[in-house]
Amino acid sequence: MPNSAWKDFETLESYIAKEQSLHPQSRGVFSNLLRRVGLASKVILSKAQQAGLIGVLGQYGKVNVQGEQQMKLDVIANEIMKSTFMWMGHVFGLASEEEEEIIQVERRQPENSEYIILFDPLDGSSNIDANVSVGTIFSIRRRVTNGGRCTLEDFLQEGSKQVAAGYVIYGSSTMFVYTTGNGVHGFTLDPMIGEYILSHENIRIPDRCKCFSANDSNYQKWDEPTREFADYIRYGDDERYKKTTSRYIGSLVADFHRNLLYGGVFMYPADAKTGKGKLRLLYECAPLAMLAEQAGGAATTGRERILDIKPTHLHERVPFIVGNRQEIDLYEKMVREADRS
Ligand code: AHM
Ligand code: MG
Repeated sequence: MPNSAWKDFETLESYIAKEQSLHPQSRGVFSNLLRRVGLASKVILSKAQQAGLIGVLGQYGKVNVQGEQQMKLDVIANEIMKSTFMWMGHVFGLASEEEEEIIQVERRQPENSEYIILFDPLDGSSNIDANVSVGTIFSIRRRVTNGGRCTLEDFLQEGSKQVAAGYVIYGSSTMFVYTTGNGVHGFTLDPMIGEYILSHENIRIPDRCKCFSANDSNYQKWDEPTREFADYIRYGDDERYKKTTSRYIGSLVADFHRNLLYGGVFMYPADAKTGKGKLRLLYECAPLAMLAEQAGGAATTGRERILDIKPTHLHERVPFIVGNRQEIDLYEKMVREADRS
C-alpha cells in the first residue's frame, strides 16, 4: 500500500457534526461555537510557537518587523479569543481571566443570543519562556437573563450548568479535549493538514493513582487533613500508592491532562491561613471538573463538589482537588473527620 493512501479520519469538524446529528432539533449554533474554539486555538498556537522570537524581538524597542507593538502572549491569546467570539452570532457575553469585567457583546437581536463563553486564554503562561506546555481552557453556558444586555448573573452559574467545557494543550503535540456531557473526547492536531484528528475517544481516567501532583513548597501552608492526605499517598503503606510518583509541572492544563491519561490526583488546596485557593472557579476549575467527572473522576474543594459551587464573583478562587474518584472520596473523608474532631 503506498504511503500516500488517504484514510478517512474522524476530524473535530466531522465528530462535532456527528454529535449534533443526534439532536435533530439542533440548529448547529452550539457546534459552530466549538469549531470556533478549535480555530482560535490554531491561531494561538501559531503565536505560541513564536514565543521565543516575540521575546527576542521585544528587546529591540518592543516593535516587531511589521511595526506592530510586541505583546505578552497571554494578552495576544486573550485578543484572539475575544475577536473569535465577539462578532459571532448567538454569543451574548464573554469573560476572561485577563479581563476584570465581563465583556458585553452588542446584539441587534439579543433574544437570539443564548450562549456565554468563559475562558483562560493561556493558562500556565508564566512557564512559556521555558518552553513548558501551556493551554487554553473554555467553558460554554446558556445565558439565564433575558434583557438586552448580559449581566453578571449570566456568568455566576454553578459549573453543573455548563453545556460544554474543554481545553487545548499546546505541548509536544497540540490536543483539543472537550465534553458536551457525553464523554470526553480528544483530538490531536495534524500540523501537516491543520486539522484536529480524533485520537482519544471517550477518555476514562485509569483506575490507578499513578501521579500525585501538587506544589510541594506550599506543604507547610496546607491544613492538617490536606497534609495527612498528601503524606498518606506519598509515604503510606497502602498497596494502591506503591507505584505513585510525584509529578508537578506548574501548568494546570498540562498537569490535568497527564493525570487524565495516567490516573492520579492534582491538588491546589487552600492556604490554611487565608482559606483561599489559587485557581479560579469559573474558567479554570469548573471546566476541568466537568471533564474529570465525564471521564469517571471527581473534583472537590474538600467540602463541596466543584460543580455545585454557586459563584459569588467572576474571578473567585477555590481550593481545587481533582482526579480519580477514589482519591477524591478519601480526601473528602479526611477533611470530614478533621472537621468533626
Ligand atoms: P495563571 O492562570 O496565571 O497561568 O496561573 C495558574 C497556574 C496554573 O497553570 C498552575 O496550576 C498554577 O498556576 C501553578 O501555581 P504555582 O506556581 O503556585 O504552583
Ligand atoms: Mg490560568
